[in-house]
This record gives sequence, structure tokens and C-alpha cells, in this order.
Amino acid sequence: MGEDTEGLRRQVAAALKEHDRATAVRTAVEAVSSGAIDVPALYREVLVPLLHETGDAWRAGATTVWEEHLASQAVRSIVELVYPAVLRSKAASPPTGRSVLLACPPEEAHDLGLRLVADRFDMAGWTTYFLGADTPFDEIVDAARALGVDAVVLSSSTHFHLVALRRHVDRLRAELPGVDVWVGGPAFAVARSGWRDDEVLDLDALLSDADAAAAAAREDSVDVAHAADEAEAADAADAPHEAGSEEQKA
Ligand code: B12
Repeated sequence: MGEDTEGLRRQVAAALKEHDRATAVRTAVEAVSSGAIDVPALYREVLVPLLHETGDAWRAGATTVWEEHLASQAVRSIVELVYPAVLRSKAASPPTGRSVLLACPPEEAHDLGLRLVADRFDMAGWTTYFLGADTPFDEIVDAARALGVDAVVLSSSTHFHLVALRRHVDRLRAELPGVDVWVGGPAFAVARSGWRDDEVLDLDALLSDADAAAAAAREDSVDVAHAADEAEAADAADAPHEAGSEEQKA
């Protein structure tokens, strides 16, 4: 982490420690709008560590539940306020033509992590549909069908939700043939038995494959453009006669 990023993380954390939501939000949002930090680095190096520290402090009894709520709501405000920067980044990436529905399964309240994941899909050129926390199973199915998505991504933070999640994923697969169903989130860092590797999403791998495919597509289009340029140059080499004849005509 660069010194500036570390400084920003400390400023936002200090403001939240003082329960000063306005300063925390303004500091983070201005850092993005001034170009001091980009959104992926803000998430990775400032917001995620800050929330994890808040959770650790709560578990250690050093932070109250309301302070944890205050911090996570301030982070939510920051995330929504930098969404236009996410959309600019999305507009600059070639569209993948793929779409993803992101939801927390029933009874899972932790949706902030998944909200950040949605932005990463957006920035990689996917079309995203984010449904948030505690989404009823049938609504996930209906939305996936109505929107015709290519993939459904579910997040779980609490490991005691994993048994129910296994059931949901199996049912989703049966109800949505041809749709990729992936899971992820902190619960999988605690327990992963009973899950296949291809079910637990490796986001970096998926999005870097997509980046590589997009780069290859760009190269192909550059090659096509070069071929077109070369063909044009060859035509131009023949052209003097024609141009000359045009001139003569004129
Ligand atoms: C904020 C918070 C809450 C908020 C949630 C706000 C919200 N809408 O999201 C509220 C107050 C609602 C809450 C409630 C509870 N919480 Co809570 N909470 C947290 C806290 C402090 C931060 C979570 C967070 O937002 N993290 C920041 C995000 C950005 O990080 P992340 O979730 O890890 O996500 C990142 C990656 O994991 C990944 N990711 C996430 N999802 C996915 C999905 C895919 C597919 C992929 C590829 C990647 C991915 O991408 C993200 C970006 O890098 C954590 C502490 C911690 N260590 O995280 C506890 C924590 C998750 N909570 C915990 C608990 C126990 C609870 C409660 C049961 C408390 C209670 N007794 O009521 C309830 C559960 C409610 C429920 N039914 O789900 C425990 C979970 C323990 C466990 N191992 O199961 C934690 C770890 C706290 C602790 N240290 O014990 N909580």
C-alpha cells in the first residue's frame, strides 16, 4: 500500500472513530474525485480493511454494535457516491456481452462485500443486477429468468448459512439450466468442504480471463484495422492513375 493510501485509510478510520460520518465520507469521495486513488484501490486498501478491523474490534469488545453499524453505513454511502466513477470505468472497458445477477440468499444480511463485487463486474464490462441482502429464493429465480442473466452470484459471510446455501445452489442449478451459479464470500474462508472448486468463484481469475479475452478482441480489431489500412495503402498506390484520371476529368 502506498503512503498516500495508508494516509487516506488512517484519515477515514480516524473520522469514523470520532463518529464523524460526514468527514469520513467526504474524505474518501474527494480522494476518488481528485484522482488521488482509484475505486479498486479504495475498496481493496481502504474500505475492506477498515470494515474487517471494525469487525475484529467488535469481536474483541472494543467497539459497540452501534459503532459497527455507523461504520458500515458510512462505507455504504461512500460506495454509492463513487458509483459514477465505476460507471466511467465501465464505459471505458469493452462490454463482455455477459450479465450477472448478484444477491445474498435468504437470511444473509451482509451485502456490502457483494456490492463491491458487483462494481468489479461492472468495471470489467459486465451488465450487473444487484439485489442486495436477504433475497427470497423464488425472487432470485424469477429475476434471473426475467433478466435472462448468464450467471447468478451469491455471497455468504456467516458460515452457519452454508448448509442452507448448498440447498439453494442445487435448486438454482435445477431451475436455471445453462446459467452459471457461483458462490463466494467470507464464509468460504472458514469452511469449504462440500463445495467444488468450480462453484466457489475465483473473481480475479474470472475477470482477468475476461480482460485477456477483451485484449485479444482489441488486438484482433487492431489487426483488422491494420489489414484495412494496408489494403487502403495498396489501393492508394494504384490510385494515382485513377486520381489522375479524376483530375483530368475535372
Ligand atoms: C458490517 C457487518 C455487519 C452488518 C452487515 C451490513 C451489510 N449490509 O453488509 C450487520 C450489522 C447487518 C451484521 C450482522 C451480523 N453479523 Co456481521 N459483520 C459485519 C462486519 C463488521 C463487516 C462485514 C463487511 O461488510 N465487510 C466488508 C466487506 C467489503 O468485506 P467482505 O464481506 O469480506 O467481502 C469481500 C470479500 O469477502 C469478497 N466477497 C464477498 N462476497 C463475495 C461473493 C463472491 C462470489 C466473491 C467472489 C467474493 C465475495 O469481496 C469483498 C470485497 O473484497 C464483519 C466483520 C468482518 N471481519 O468482515 C462482521 C461479521 C461478518 N458479522 C458476523 C456476525 C456473527 C453477524 C451477526 C450474526 C451478529 C448478530 N449476532 O446478530 C449478524 C448476522 C446477520 C445475518 N442474518 O446475516 C461475523 C461472522 C462470523 C462468522 N464466521 O460466521 C463477523 C465476521 C464479525 C466477527 N468478527 O465475528 N454484520
